[in-house]
Amino acid sequence: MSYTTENIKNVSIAGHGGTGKTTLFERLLFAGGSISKPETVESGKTVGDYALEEIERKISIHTALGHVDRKGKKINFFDTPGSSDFTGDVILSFRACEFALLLVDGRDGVQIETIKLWRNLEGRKKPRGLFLNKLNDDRADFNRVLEDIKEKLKREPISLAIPMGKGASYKGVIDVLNGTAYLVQGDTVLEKESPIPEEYKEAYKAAREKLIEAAAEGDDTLMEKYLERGSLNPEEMHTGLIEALAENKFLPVFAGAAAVNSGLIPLLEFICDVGPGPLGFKDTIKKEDGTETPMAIDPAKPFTALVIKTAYDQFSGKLSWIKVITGKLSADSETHNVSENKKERIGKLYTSQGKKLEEVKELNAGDVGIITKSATLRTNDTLSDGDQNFNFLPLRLPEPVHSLAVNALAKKDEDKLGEALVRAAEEDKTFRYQFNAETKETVISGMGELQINIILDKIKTNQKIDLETHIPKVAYRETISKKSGAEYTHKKQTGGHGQYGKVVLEISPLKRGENYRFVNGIFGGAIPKNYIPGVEKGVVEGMAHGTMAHYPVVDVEVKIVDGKYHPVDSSELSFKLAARNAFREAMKQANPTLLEPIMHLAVFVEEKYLGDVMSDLSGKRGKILGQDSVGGIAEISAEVPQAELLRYSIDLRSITSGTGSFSVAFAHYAPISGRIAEEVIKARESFKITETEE
Ligand SMILES: Nc1nc2c(ncn2[C@@H]2O[C@H](COP(=O)(O)OP(=O)(O)O)[C@@H](O)[C@H]2O)c(=O)[nH]1
Ligand SMILES: [Mg+2]
Repeated sequence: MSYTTENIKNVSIAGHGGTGKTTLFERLLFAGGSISKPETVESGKTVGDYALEEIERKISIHTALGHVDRKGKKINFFDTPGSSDFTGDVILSFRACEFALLLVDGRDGVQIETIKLWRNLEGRKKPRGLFLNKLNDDRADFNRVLEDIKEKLKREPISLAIPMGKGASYKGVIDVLNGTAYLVQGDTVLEKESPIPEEYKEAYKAAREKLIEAAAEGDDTLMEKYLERGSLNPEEMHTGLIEALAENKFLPVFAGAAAVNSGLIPLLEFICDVGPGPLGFKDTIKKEDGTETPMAIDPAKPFTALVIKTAYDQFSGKLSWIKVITGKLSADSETHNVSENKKERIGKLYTSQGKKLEEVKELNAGDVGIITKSATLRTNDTLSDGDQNFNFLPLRLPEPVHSLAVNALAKKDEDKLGEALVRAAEEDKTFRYQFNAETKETVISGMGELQINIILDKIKTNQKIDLETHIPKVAYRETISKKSGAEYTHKKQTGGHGQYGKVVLEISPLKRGENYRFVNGIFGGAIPKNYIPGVEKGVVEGMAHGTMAHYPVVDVEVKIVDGKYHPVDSSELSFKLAARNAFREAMKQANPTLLEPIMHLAVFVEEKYLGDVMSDLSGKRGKILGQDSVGGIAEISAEVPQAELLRYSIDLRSITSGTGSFSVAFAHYAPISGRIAEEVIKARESFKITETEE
């Protein structure tokens, strides 16, 4: 079955880990008739958590796609992971949806991940709602969580559902928009519609009043009517809510207990009747000239789509998820991959319920679907018919914060490891790998230890290779702190031609970050012009390994001031070797210093951990640059040596019981001395320079 653009909705279910997203996703599919029996996360049989690594760990790691048909509308749901290690999959769903539903635990209220996701949605101006889950728990407190939302998210929550009772006496919810109650029937039976019980009529009236006010704020003419009549009719109310939500002026809050199928129908009804759909929504394209412009989702235009995700499935092979932006894509057709500049043959098209693919004939603008087994498609690719020459903007993701060096135990497995890393990086765009030629290590990096471990475990099992990991080496540098000079004569008498070249160099410190400058100060032909490139080569080779711990030398100006040549025995090689040695001699007398990379660090923690995090940072030689606090979450900005941060994601996890998070970026190099420098030098004692003498 295919759905037209006005009958499609895309909803991302996101939130802090363990708030019940996968359970809600399962129950929504059940309530919508897509599955006949809901399963629990503990059983390992849910639609959302189907990958082996998810079943094993009982947490969501990848975003799952499922959908329901309600009143002729297709609602696509994304069940996203809660751990910030898998943020890449959450962010892609935020881009692809028009409405994000953040789950909040009815006991704990707004948590750190809730706030981070909220900020991301703010940045996108994405309409959103909250679902207060687990209200059937004894510790749940609906009103307190509403207060928490006001305080931490700085928005007025408008209740679309109100719970009846809690804990053992939890009965269900009242649907404020449609004026009915839904009573819990048990964990495998859908909630049942019933009149609003007498004792909840007051609460319902009050909530309804607030909802009407929110609707009136959606539209100026509605506001006039509301002020005139003191009310709105249901039709006006719907119109007002649609407008207010699309403009993000209204924050709907739902309530329920997913595990007992409670609060599902008010939510589904709301999404169907009020929730924003793709029509009128915009994505962003980057034109050939580099300018960025919005592009509206529009069924009337020629076909374009964006590849939002790539997955390698144990059953179906490679899956490329696409979101159609304009026009439509039909099965058995041909289109163009603009990003790879290749034709793309489309065979079958699918939609999915978790791992189960369902064939569809076409996908219309606004829909999300799956293309299987395409060799060329990659995440962020743009598909387009005709000669439209633009790309959709690649998804912006945070930079990796955790790195590990990895190698196969057996040399013969290195290629297999390389291929598996390529695949892993394709599947998760926050995961990167890189061979560091300087440290001779393959360094993988990502959002945290959990993500990295899961990827490595999967490679070990699937590829049957043994891996070894260690903390990556730090790329230290060396520099000089005063001016000096040296001369060196390279002289060798062998059989026929001899070798001769004399070089006199002056070196002086440059500003941090200026790296290197070569100045030819030869006047009057002490060294013929054609040997100068040889001199510079020698200087560059000399700078590749400093005199303290063989690390590359930076921020030095090298000036050749004098020299001597021999009409027969001089050559480029002679001058290169002379310059290399002259540089090293000069460096020894220029007060050489070791430099270490300093990272800029931004840490987000609940205020109660602030003291511990600060003292940990000062123990790590960190310099606090600033501190800010919003809604109980503190943000600390600091500069810290990279050498101290190699296991920071692990340290921060243990200080903050897993709630803290951070971002890092290279800041600059800074000198080190004393005991710290001595240790770095000692660790490099066995390092051998390999240099050619020819
Ligand atoms: N009491 C209660 N527990 C729930 C409810 N919904 C989910 N859970 C439990 O919360 C835990 C985490 O659920 P899960 O759906 O995996 O959360 P996710 O990490 O957000 O996807 C599981 O043990 C669920 O059974 C609920 O409505 N009430
Ligand atoms: Mg989950």
